[in-house]
Amino acid sequence: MLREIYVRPAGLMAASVAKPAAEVRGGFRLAEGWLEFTALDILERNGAGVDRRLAGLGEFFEKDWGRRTANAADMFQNLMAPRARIAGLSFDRPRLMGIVNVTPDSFSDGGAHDTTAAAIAHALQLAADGADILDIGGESTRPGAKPVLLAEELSRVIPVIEGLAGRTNALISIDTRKADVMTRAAKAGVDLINDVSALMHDPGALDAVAAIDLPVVLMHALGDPRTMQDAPTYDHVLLDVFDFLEARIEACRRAGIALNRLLVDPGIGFGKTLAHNLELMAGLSLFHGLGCPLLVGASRKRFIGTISGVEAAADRVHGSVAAALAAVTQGAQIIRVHDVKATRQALDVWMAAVTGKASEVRAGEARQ
Ligand code: 7PM
Repeated sequence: MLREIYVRPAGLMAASVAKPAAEVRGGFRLAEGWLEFTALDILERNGAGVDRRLAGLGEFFEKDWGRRTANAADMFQNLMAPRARIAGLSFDRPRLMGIVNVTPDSFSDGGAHDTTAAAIAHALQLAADGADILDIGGESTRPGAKPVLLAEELSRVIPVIEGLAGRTNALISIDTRKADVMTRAAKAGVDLINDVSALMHDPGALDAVAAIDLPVVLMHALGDPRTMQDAPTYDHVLLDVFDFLEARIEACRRAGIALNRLLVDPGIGFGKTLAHNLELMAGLSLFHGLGCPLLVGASRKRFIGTISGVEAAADRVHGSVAAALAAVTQGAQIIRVHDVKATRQALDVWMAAVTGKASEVRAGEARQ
């Protein structure tokens, strides 16, 4: 059953850190984070289309929408509910996930040992730069990419996970779609799982994650990486992605994976046109209605190149930082990035400037 009505927190502004959460005036604090919302963007499915309008909080509460108000009551509750810690990480401020690709082509100098050593060194550098989470991936999920065999993927990621054990305070996540990689990575000590297929690619993934008992990122992708960019279409991308994630949360619940272990991600670039990516970025705060931390990965992606006319991915750092700030100003709790140092600097300065309070953390100090 599709929802009829959806509420997206709007009129977002930095919450004053001087006031306790209960005393926030004029708005409600979003997920006990750094923002408060002062209005609601109300989206209503209407046949094949969607009606959309902005309502003040007073108007939302006073107007009797009968059955339809009840239809969005759970979303509204989720906006204010605190977010569970994930592997000990709190979400009172934005967190950074640093990308560690362990694919031979990302470290061009050759052999398996060199690749492992280079990936570990890169991961430790990202942690020193301010990453809260290190995302280790051995399978390229880039549009058009071919699958990687299980043995090959394991031989890439497990030595890196083992090599990082005890050498960093950052959490370690495994970016994989394979149940066996999830299970082996869990044994090697990872803290969370990141699956771009939202546990749909491997029929054993739901049960594997339930048994492993680790948190998991559910990301939306339209179809398989090989074909996902072939003319993707949606009824309404923002609501369709919301419905997909809500259905995956329900599938997890049935498999024994509770909401407090889940994170959600709209999957920027995964089966999306430029217009789709921008509609998702502009409407990101909708996903807080799902009640779990929101992760966004826009770093160096094609849409940034398209907007700015920059072909080389490595030259998209400035646009990527802007996209990270756009996500954080919609309350996204985790930003997945290549350029941790640049993004960390931007987020720290943005937070200090809008809250009027500098973080106690200084360069070189532990950030956890
Ligand atoms: C080439 C193009 C290689 C794109 C890799 C990519 C996400 C992710 C990726 C994301 C989550 C990248 C992507 N993107 N996991 N894995 N969210 N949760 O840019 O947006 O790293 S792969």
